[in-house]
Amino acid sequence: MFDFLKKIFKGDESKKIDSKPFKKTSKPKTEPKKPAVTKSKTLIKEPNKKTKPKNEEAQLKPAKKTETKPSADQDDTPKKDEKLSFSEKIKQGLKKTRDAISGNLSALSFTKNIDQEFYDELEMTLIAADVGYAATQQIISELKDRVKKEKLEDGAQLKSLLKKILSELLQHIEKPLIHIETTPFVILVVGVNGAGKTTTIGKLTKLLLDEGKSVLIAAGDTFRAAAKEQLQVWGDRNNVTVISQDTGDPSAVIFDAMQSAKAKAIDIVIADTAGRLPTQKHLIDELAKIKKVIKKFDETAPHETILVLDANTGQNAINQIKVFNEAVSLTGLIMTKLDGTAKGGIVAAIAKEQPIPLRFIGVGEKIDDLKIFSAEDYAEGMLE
Ligand SMILES: Nc1nc2c(ncn2[C@@H]2O[C@H](COP(=O)(O)OP(=O)(O)OP(=O)(O)O)[C@@H](O)[C@H]2O)c(=O)[nH]1
Ligand SMILES: [Mg+2]
Repeated sequence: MFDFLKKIFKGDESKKIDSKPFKKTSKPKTEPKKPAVTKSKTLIKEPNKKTKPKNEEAQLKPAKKTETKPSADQDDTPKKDEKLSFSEKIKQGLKKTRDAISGNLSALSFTKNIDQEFYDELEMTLIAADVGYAATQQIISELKDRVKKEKLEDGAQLKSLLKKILSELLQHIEKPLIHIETTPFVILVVGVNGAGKTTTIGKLTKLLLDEGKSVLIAAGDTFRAAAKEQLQVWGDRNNVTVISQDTGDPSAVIFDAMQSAKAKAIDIVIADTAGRLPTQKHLIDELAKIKKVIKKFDETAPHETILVLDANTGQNAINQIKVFNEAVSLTGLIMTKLDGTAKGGIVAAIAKEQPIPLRFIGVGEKIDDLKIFSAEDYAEGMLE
């Protein structure tokens, strides 16, 4: 079960403190000690158990299925988010994608014919949902094989199998964020303009606080007007410190934040950065420089480098992953805005073509709208 129930706000750590302007001479006087890695533990628990017996369809259904309100799948009217279970919320978020797919597949449950025409239609449907060519081919060919092997005849069985195959593919990128207990654990957040970095940082902070961690945010977007203020709003909402400076070297701000977190024994630093396009080479190179400076403070940092992707981007997400990965060696992804797109299949394309762990998905603009990625829930959300 999803365990965010314990809220441990560490009073003095979570209080807002002054964000002092960065001093030019602020190289640490004493060589910062390499943080001792004591033990590693799961930062965010996975929503689902890992082992799933093969060939047991029932096992593919989310464990929390029993909590599901029967109307959640069909009813289009927005529910009170707080009342939705984890998988319901994901389902709600994937509604547009699911509608696009199941609109095309709706006749499937009743059809007796699984013929080439059906496979062609399915192929087009998956491509239209941005599953991508390679993943679509893999899914269809596996589906054909298993339909034959398992002697399936009707569309309902086939739909279950399709969901299972999709879930298996998505499992390649279902890997939770692991917190190594080093202080501070540094998360660097990168991505193109408007992908949802800053908003996601606000939501992620909330998740981490709910896990009992203390968090400090670094306003590393020193480029866009009002970026600092936007981040400060999220800091205030979460009651955590945001370190920012008036003038603009992102590396310096992040370095400053790490020092501050170290001094206050804060668990996690999340660093925002300015949006940049994969084609803006000098800006992409700047990220590598930021990473270098972070390593001056702690050579094991950043412990997590996350690319935030906007689901509306579609297939371009693959290219973004390639370019950012080359520049800063990504360790994780976050896919945002799944609630606003019919292109949620892009996650399957990523699992096939650029399988970097998808840590979280964004399914809305509110503070609780960031969810741990679960392959099973996602497949269920896409196909119902
Ligand atoms: N519907 C929806 N909107 C989102 C989600 N995540 C972010 N947004 C919205 O996307 C817009 C851009 O978000 P930001 O967080 O400012 O994006 P950013 O990547 O920091 O943008 P820059 O700093 O300009 O590069 C905002 O209006 C957010 O509310 C999501 O999961 N769902
Ligand atoms: Mg931003």
